[in-house]
Amino acid sequence: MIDKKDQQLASGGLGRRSFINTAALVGLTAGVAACTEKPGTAAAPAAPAAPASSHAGAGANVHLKPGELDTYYGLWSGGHTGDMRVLGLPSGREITRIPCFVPDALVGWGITNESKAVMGTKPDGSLKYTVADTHHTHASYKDGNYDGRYAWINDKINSRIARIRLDYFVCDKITELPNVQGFHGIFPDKADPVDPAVNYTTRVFCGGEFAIPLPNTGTEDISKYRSMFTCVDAETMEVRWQVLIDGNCDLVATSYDGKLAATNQYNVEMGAKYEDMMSAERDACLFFNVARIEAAVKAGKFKTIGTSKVPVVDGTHEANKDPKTALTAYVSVPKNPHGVNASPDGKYFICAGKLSPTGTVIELSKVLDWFEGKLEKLDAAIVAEVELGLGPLHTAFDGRGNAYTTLFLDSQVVKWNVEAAIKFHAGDKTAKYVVDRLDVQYQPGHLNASHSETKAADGKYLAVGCKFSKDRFLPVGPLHPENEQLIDISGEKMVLLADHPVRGEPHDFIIFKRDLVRPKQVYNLDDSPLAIKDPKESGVFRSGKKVTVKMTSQAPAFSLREFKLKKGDEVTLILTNLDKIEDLTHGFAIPNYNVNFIVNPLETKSVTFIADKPGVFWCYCTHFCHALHLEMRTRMIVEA
Ligand code: CUK
Ligand code: CUA
Ligand code: CA
Repeated sequence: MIDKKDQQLASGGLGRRSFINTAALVGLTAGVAACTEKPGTAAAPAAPAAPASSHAGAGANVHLKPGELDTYYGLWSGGHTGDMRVLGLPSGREITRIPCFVPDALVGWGITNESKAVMGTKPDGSLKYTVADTHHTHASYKDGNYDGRYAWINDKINSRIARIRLDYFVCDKITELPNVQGFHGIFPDKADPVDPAVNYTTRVFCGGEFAIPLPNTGTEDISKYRSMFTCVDAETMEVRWQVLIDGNCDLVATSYDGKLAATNQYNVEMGAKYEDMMSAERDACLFFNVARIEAAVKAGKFKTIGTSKVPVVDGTHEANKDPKTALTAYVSVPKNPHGVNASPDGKYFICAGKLSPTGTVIELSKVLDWFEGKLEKLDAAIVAEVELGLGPLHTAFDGRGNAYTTLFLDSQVVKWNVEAAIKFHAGDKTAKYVVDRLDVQYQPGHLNASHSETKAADGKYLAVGCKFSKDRFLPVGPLHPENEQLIDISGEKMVLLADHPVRGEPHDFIIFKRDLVRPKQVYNLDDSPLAIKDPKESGVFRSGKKVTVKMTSQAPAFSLREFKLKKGDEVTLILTNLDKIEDLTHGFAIPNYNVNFIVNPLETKSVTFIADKPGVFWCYCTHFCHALHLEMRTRMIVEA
């Protein structure tokens, strides 16, 4: 069956997948989402039949014995739960969730002053946003591999980028991008384009998906709308510059030499309705010449928009006709591509066709040639455009020359050889580029392999984020979990190892070896300027109506057994956990005051509230810490 399919593809024969007209595909997409059965899945449970234990590859130890640790970390986006998830692989166990953009009840994210300062507040001190939609997670690089310093994640709803410190696995900074709506793709750079000594991440690129009036005056005239590509400083998290473009941005990829960043564009039509957005036969992969953009900013060749002070350079077609001075280059790609991914050999970016059944391979050295005036036609940088199957979305790599692309409509992962695809495209019709196909359950979006988009791609594990789980887990009512499937890619054939249910709705993720990070298990007292280093510093300190309550925790007691306030006081309560043993976390809850947060070993947190309700309030430890955990309390007395 597989061979027949491949032959059909390789010969370019007309099957149901070869000719797709616009209307038919829209119908098909809607049909797939609505229907519970998918043609092909019933007939083909072939892959899972191979038991993990009989396979010699990486899959041998998917089921870990009690006490055994996973060998890989996975950083998963949480979708519209607004958090980042940490999974252990190959077990697929969710180990923690890192709150970023939305409040989190466990840690008190959005309750403590420290987290609110990261999240952003309104003038009245309340949170600016409480919803988010994360899609893409990526980590910082050094020498072409992850270096375990930072990870980043986007919020599409409110155009925010969050940074995660991988020493503590916490979010430490969030930046809202100006003049952008629907910030979608995100990718750190891997080197500086000019300074070869900087062979690590210093910038993060962000793609703005929705075009808006700039400044956003609310005009209805869509010809005035524009999208922007944004560069954020990896250390300061400040916005460095933006590029005004034609069309839109979607996902983002970066080259290993730091010279190029790119975004796939599905709306070169700049349409407002989906029919308009899919009216052109080809869209684009838009390249940014990073060094030239930064030189233009330095030379003052920019404008600013509205109240934002961020320099904005002109990346439109009109302003970039001369290759030798161009900041941008629009390589054409078939119909509404989704996803752009950098191959680990550093040579290619691959765009998946989405509405076209193709993968497009763009050779980066040729794009650079075009910028130097050495390549006459920019589209000559396309070295392959080959059929893969229906609804290609995202591509991962094994470091052995193979690419793995999700086929949303076919519910498959297709493994294909990039060099063979290039040969096929060049005219060698005997080049068999499709290596394998595997049915997945069901409708996959993102996929990623271990160290996939790094020079250290190890070709062991491939995870696939299936958007529909249908019948794969115990039913829990109308809302289904997602199905994150794990596939062994160490051999010629892909082997499905496991299904992992996850709460909706992750999109993207990265997978890296566990020895890459050495997270600290205990905080340093000096991490917080507010730290109360000695229980003797505890007490209630009053200055008029402003009251500071200083307290420490050491199992099974808080340093204050009670504290008195007056109705109407503005109270800032600071709590340092002086327990230094790893895993010894305490909680602090104040009944009826909407306060609950945790303090990890040697961590300091603070909350500010108005003592507007008189009475006695037993503040208690919410995090089980000791045999006397239930007795771990303090009394807040608010006098009328
Ligand atoms: S997009 Cu979700 S499946 Cu936001 Cu990365 Cu492709
Ligand atoms: Cu402290 Cu429970
Ligand atoms: Ca389009």
